[in-house]
Amino acid sequence: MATTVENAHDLLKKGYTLYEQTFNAKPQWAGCAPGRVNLIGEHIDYNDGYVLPMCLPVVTVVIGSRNNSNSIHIYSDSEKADNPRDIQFDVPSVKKLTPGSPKWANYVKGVVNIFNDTVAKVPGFNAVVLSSVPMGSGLSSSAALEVATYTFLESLTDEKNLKLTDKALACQKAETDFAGVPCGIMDQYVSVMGEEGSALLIDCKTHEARHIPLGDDHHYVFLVINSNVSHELSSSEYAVRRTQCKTVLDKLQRVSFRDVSLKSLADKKSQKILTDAEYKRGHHVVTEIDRTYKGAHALKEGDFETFGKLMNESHDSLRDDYEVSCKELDDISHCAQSIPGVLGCRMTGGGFGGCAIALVHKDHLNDVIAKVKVHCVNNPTPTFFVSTAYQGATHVSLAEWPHYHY
Ligand code: GAF
Repeated sequence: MATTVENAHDLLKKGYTLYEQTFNAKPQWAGCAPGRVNLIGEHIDYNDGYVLPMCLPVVTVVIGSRNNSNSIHIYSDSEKADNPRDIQFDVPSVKKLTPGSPKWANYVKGVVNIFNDTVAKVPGFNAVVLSSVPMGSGLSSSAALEVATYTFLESLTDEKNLKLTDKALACQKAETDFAGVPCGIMDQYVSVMGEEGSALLIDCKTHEARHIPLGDDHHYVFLVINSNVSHELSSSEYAVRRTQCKTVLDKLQRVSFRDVSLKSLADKKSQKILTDAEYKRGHHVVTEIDRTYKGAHALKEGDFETFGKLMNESHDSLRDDYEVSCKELDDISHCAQSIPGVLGCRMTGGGFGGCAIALVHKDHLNDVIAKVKVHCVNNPTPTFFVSTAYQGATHVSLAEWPHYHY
């Protein structure tokens, strides 16, 4: 059976009590932000492409109140967070924040820092952090933490009418500056702007985003298959891929991959100046941009068959051209693609572990799960959950707890 996940309400309840126990007071606000799964459009958000993620019903919550001091005190409930899980530091107006250890706190500090620089002076506060987003699974637990922190700070400072794009870009900058990951805009965009029942088509060149309703044909569902292989290699290899793509553009004397056609990539002059690896990286980017655009159109039209085929092609391209898959994700995708009722399956996220996503007819769900488990018996046991498109970040007022409101 597919597993169920702890929902936002359960986490808020747990967090409220944890806050009371930790700080001997009542929390006033919560910022709540979801993880995401990308349906198609991988490794092209930093290449001016299109991406099509949706929010998942797994969330991170930051719950707290002002503490009338110049100190920020945060406790992380996550067992996977590195130690110490309890940290204190001065507000940025007293002492400049810098990244350091523990690593989990860099996501929070990065957001506090940029919020203080660009929106409003951050006051002292106490907070607890809880999450149901699996860490290291490519479902964007880091963006969820950044966006939940930013959302919490908006409530704390009463600055809730900020532009959503600015919010997403600030969280992306926090990740780059404080966690050292040169990520694209996809994860923070969808965690901020996602809508229930829709995927988000993001044009990463213009930064425009459009909701793509997933329709009411409930015969097909997206199944997230977690390989349970931690995607640790991903940050170093991620930076390598970014550099290779930049080299391709420089060598072809183009500013954007949107100006590169398959024909120009394959012509004699390009073949002479590009290495094999560079050609393959460029080939993935150009073809994935095309697949994502077509995929969004197919989903909008309810054409699941076409979407499934594009998912399969995307996996092949990530495996062969971009070389960011791994044996376990290939096993899962290959096996799932061969099972009746599965229209498509691909790795999702940064790669080198983490999750795959399959488009499955709901009558075949249990069969698919059973067969993938049997086929992947030599790998870490995969886990499964059916993903529905959840809403993006929300402010929660806890003043009238337990009758809180969004
Ligand atoms: C990670 C990054 F954070 C995203 O920006 C994106 O590039 C993704 O890998 C790959 O599509 O999640």
